[in-house]
Amino acid sequence: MTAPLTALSKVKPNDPCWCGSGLKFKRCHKPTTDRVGAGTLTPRRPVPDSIASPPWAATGQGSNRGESDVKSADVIDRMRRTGRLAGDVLAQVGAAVAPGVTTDELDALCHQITLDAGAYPSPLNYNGYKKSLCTSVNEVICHGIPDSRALRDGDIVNLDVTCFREGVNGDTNATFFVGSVDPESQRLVRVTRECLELAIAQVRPGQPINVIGRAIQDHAEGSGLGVVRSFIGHGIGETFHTDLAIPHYFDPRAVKKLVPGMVFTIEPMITVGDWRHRLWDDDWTASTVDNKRTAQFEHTLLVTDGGCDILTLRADGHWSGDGAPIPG
Ligand code: EYF
Ligand code: CO
Ligand code: CO
Repeated sequence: MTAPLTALSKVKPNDPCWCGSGLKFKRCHKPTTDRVGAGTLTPRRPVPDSIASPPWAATGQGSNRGESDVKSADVIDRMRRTGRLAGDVLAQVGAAVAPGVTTDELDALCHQITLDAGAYPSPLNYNGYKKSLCTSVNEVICHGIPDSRALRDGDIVNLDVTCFREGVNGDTNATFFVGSVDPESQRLVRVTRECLELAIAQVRPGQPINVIGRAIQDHAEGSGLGVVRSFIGHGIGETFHTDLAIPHYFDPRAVKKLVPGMVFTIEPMITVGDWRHRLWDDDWTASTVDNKRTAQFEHTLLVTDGGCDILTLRADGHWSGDGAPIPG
């Protein structure tokens, strides 16, 4: 539906929208400047009792329960299956990204695909988070909450999927184009994907953790881009986040050596401008301080004797960042 220009100029932000949705104009069709605004949230989506849920589904408390950095063979087996599922869910939700689709519709899809696979969407009620997916658009760095905002031609959107199944988590994300995206954003997304690939290439036994951040920072800053410091990669397993910390910048203190059996994420957030963040009033959503764009990619990795395995590749061996066709 197209709004007549005269109608747009007369409607005040808190008036009902001219389109008849029943929403306030400011929450519906009010033209925005470049900044992403918060939309409205739908109620919490239910999870059937038949799904084996993690402790935080009931308590809302994330905790690492002192989980070891190095996993047993049994945990690794289960993490391979759950990681592959997360990669498949991400690809399927990513295939639905298009102009006009709301981020809440993507959340509904992610929620249903995850349940259909017999899994629990790990973000749901994790430290009280209200949705099953994080959707971070344009200048939003991470933890964007799915809402009534429709994606627009030219946006970039990061979808962050974590699944809990067989008692373990798999965490992965990718940044997707919405329609036709400007060249600067295309370059940002490409360099961010390369940062993750270069970091993964450093993962092998005996390396100190800080080689990961060095690879990311060298490539990002060498490309004239910034590296977000406040959000880092993390150990993962039976809990969503363990104490193991993986900075995406060179930290001289991060000298712990990688050993076979360690499982963690690498999830660099790269910016066109300032890398510092501010929190929205919702206390969850982190955006860049200058409202310039940012992109992110993430995988869950297992350190092996010879290097590492990417646990969140799709069942066909591809991932949502590699441009390969998505099955189905
Ligand atoms: C109160 C959340 C807690 N945290 C981390 C909880 O590792 C993650 N992505 O790769 C990740 C995903 C989610 C997450 C989803 C929800 N949360 C978010 C923001 C602030 C906060 O502190
Ligand atoms: Co994630
Ligand atoms: Co993560």
